[in-house]
Amino acid sequence: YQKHPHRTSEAAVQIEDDRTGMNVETLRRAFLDNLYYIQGKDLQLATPYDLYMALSYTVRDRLLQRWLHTQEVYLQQDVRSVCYLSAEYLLGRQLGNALINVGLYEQARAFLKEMNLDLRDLMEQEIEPGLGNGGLGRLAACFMDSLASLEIPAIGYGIRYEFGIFAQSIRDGWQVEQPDRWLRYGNPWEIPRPEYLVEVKFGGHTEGYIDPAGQYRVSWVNDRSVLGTPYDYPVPGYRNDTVNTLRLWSARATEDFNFQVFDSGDFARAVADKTYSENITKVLYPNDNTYQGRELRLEQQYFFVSCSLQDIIRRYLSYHSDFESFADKVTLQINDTHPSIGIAELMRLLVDEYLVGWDKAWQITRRVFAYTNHTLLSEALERWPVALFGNLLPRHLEIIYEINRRFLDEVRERFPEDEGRIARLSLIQEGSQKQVRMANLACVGSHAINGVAQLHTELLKKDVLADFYALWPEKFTNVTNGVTPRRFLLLSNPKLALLLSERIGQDWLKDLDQIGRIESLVADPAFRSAWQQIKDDNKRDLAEYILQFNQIEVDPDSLFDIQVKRFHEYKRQLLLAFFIVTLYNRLKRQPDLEIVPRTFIFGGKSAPGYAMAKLIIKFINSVARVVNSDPQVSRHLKVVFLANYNVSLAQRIYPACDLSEQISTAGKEASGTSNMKFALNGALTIGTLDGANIEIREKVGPDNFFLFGLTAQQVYDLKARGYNPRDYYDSNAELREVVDRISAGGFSGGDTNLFRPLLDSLLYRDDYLVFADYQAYIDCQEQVSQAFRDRERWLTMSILNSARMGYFSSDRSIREYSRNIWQSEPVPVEPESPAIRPA
Ligand code: CGF
Repeated sequence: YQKHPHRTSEAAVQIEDDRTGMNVETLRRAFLDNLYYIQGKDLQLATPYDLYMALSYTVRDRLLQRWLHTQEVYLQQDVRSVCYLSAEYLLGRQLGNALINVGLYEQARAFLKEMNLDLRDLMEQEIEPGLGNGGLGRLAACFMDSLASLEIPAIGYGIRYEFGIFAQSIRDGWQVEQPDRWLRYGNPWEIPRPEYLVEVKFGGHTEGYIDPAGQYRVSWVNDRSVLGTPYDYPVPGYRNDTVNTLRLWSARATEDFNFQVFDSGDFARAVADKTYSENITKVLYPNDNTYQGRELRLEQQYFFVSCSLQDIIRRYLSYHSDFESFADKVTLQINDTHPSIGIAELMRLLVDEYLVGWDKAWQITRRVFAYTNHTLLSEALERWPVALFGNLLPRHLEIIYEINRRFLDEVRERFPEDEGRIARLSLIQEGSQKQVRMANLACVGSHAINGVAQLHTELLKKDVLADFYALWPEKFTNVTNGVTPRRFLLLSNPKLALLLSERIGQDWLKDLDQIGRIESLVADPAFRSAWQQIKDDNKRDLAEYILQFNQIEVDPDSLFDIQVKRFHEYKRQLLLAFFIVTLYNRLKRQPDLEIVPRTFIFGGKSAPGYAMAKLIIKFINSVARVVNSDPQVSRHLKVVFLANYNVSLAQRIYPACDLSEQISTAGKEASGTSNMKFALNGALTIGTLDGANIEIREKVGPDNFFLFGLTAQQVYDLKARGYNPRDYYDSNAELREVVDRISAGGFSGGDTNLFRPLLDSLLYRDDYLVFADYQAYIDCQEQVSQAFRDRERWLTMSILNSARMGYFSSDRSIREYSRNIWQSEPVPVEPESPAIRPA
């Protein structure tokens, strides 16, 4: 009340206006007004979607006031701002998050209830913006939430894909992809800003010239260009007055039609040209952790980065007359190498367009850029064929060559005659097809390089980026990933959130370390039974969802054993599937065997072109069919594949989980973030010493974590010695039985060919050591079963897991970036005074 006297105090009711008022009655009026005047419906005619839209506009109005005010404060104070460049933002639904952050959730629930409407039903109407593939895009979204919650001036830049990540359905066990037309019913969360349109050039050639001062310069004569229109999304901080911006770019043709072509009568071609330009932001490439060497992808990357840099410079120059303080006012974080072309683009803008000298421009560029690496997989490293690159961006290729020439001169001075090192460090990979190495460009052009979990950063230093580490050890730092507790506890697990707040107050929402205070309640019988009750309720809710969408009845009392994430061989969904087949075999052998009943739940998408991952999805669905339809086995086991795993579904799944599967081959998963969300919601983890699992285990304690498998070092050594998966097959009877049953067509109706590629890849290569870790995993799962039998012990472990997850808040990650990389400070935004509030 004191912070916002004009908004909520009783006395102010009369002056509350419908667009900003926070009172329940005002909200109700505003909602009906929006329903009528924006959706053109009254309550009787309104569809659930109309109601969702009316409520969204009501919330948006309240955000707008804070948003404009925040931007005003930033401008007035000429703040240093963080510009986060990311090709992906996996935002999840906006309405619930906005209601929570702006502090209107309860009010909205109350007035809707009076009208016999359910807030959760309305929230379910929203089609989520799936503008990302997996962890990397979701991380960017968590970071945007934390930046605003910590009051750090920031702007996220990205692409407004017209089609986000495809919708997945399962037909006959196979993944089928459908386009995600997420914008088809309109989007209340974006505001187009055509006034900040920018032009992006492509193709053509370069020409040298002498400027009036006698200086040699280069100009880029492009052969086509595309326009970028920004769409702004408000990013409200949690319960403060900060609203930052996410600015996503959409491509448009420069002229509505090419009139020359149009006049010559070739209407179709004129339209086709236009469509071609607009294709740039048409669709998200659906690959996670794999690089797709498509020209259109490079066009997307360059397009959004150029738009963003032009926008940043425009904003900067509106307050400054030269670039002297550019690096003091701007810091640019590049999320993986996707935006790394920005290094060459900033050089081009400074040197060619603003006539800054090369050395000065390079100094600025290196001071502003910082690079986050997200992967150790070599197949994910972006490399562009020089020919393709030069055709699309001829000037950038020249700039990269010049950066490289100067860089390699430096290296030669420090390491004379070390040609091997030079070849590895070069921005250009020589060979029959020369390539531009984007990770090298990112390392050379940034002042900071970070990995996303301790082990990952260590492996970057030791292996993937070892030569850069030898050159500049001081550039390297680790920032372990984190997740926002607002979306992934408060919004997704409201009952647990309420229990926490009742017992320890609400501070945990702003300072997740506070969640540690529940540790003192671990022996409190009332707290324990409330905790158990909530987990049971959440499991029952998920069981209902499964019944509705998969027509499978599962036992809410069974152990919910869950692996949800992208499908990739290194994530080893197959290992869990092999465990299921092992249990199946045991039950077939010994029908009266007493085992802990389990419900196995899988979810996740495969890249459409990744045949092996798609076959693994088919395999899991095939195992599910056999297991679920066998009366003898399905008394104990159920296997469920939830289609179209996305953020909304994840929010339902995490709270209902008992056991979280984090079983990647050690040294392959950079961090993982579902591991954090599961544990925060009281799931126990079975996992390898990979990515952030290691730190999670350290924090929750080894007794509360099920560890198995080879370490990264052991994986490396085994491969170096010569790994032969066949040895494991020959010597392990249960493993052999699994393989043989699959091989004999036991899960493919007798078809012995269907899963042959899968078995061959394991028997002859097994790149991800499924066989080598099989026995350790089976043994560890046995310990899980033992622990689950002792429900009191399990409950204690569950509470301790949540209690000790404080470290994994994305607020902590953002504080570390701010302190160690960005040198940025919070700029609190005070509530706008009533006097200047719009009437
Ligand atoms: O980034 C990932 C994810 N798959 O998107 N990488 N990429 N590229 C890593 O594989 C994850 O381990 C990591 O948690 C995530 C965010 O850093």
